[in-house]
Amino acid sequence: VTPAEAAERLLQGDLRALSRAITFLENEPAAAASILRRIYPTAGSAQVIGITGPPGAGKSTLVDRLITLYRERGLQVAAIAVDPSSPFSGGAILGDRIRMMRSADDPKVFIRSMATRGWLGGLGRATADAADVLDAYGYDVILIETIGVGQDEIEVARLAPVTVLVLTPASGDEVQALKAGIMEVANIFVVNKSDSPGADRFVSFLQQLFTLTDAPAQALPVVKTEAVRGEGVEAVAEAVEERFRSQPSDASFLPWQRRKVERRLQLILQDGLLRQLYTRPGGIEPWVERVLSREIDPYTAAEEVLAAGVTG
Ligand SMILES: Nc1nc2c(ncn2[C@@H]2O[C@H](COP(=O)(O)OP(=O)(O)OP(=O)(O)O)[C@@H](O)[C@H]2O)c(=O)[nH]1
Ligand SMILES: [Mg+2]
Repeated sequence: VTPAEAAERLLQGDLRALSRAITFLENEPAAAASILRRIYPTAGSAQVIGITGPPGAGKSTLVDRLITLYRERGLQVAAIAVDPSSPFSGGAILGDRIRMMRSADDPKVFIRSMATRGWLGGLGRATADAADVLDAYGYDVILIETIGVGQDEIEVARLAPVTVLVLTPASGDEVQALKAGIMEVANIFVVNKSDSPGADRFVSFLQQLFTLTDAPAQALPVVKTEAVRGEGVEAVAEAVEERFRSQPSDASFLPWQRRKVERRLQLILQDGLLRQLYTRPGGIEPWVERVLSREIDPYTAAEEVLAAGVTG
């Protein structure tokens, strides 16, 4: 099967073709291009939700609960677990962990893990592409679990239309560290493990935090959950609904959607340009030599490479 054929077949409802297509776009951008070309016009109706947060916060537990909730509403659900190559993963394969859950045998639930072969912006690109593919196939809700630590992971969360940040009362100290990256891309905050001490205090702390920062004019929702018992999960789904509902149905010109499309395009361009530069005849080796011998400085070298173009 070629990528284009996989794309064609998944649009006919072929589940194996869907899996193949995702594997293709995980591995090679060229395949991703031909798949997306085919399926992009069909995608666009699913709710794509990023679930992020520190290790062990309860993301998978929440994803599992959300899957159940959406299934009860008769929706078809897909969940992607991003397998982090980061040292924060604790060694366990997220996808395997999700797969062990209750919804594993439900044919209306699609679960898989994703990884990339370490190229620039690869994880963000591949998950966004996979979400479009799942959307085109017909899933109504697409959940993307990713650890909110590290640039690649934050990129995944940044590209999701709605991002839920799962924290715990114990993550007070982490917030400072998280703030730089993941806090900014979150649209909904969840304080999970509300059965542990300090939950209410942490909720107030977060609410306080938003009134202090100048960033979002509208207060971001903070939802308290106990994911293991399913407590507060409805409220999370409701906050997500609200985020989607607060936009007119034809959202093609809204700033936040625009920013995400812009970012996605940027990542593809970045990667494409770098690839072309590196695969241009002779590569950038001549410039490396000249910088090495101090004939020219690295900035001049970069300018010359760009001026020489990617082909010649
Ligand atoms: N007490 C309590 N434990 C919880 C709650 N939610 C999840 N847990 C537990 O916390 C542990 C981690 O939960 P996961 O759902 O695997 O967390 P995660 O964020 O997906 O973890 P990683 O994928 O490893 O980053 C598990 O033992 C859960 O049972 C909760 O509301 N209360
Ligand atoms: Mg997990």
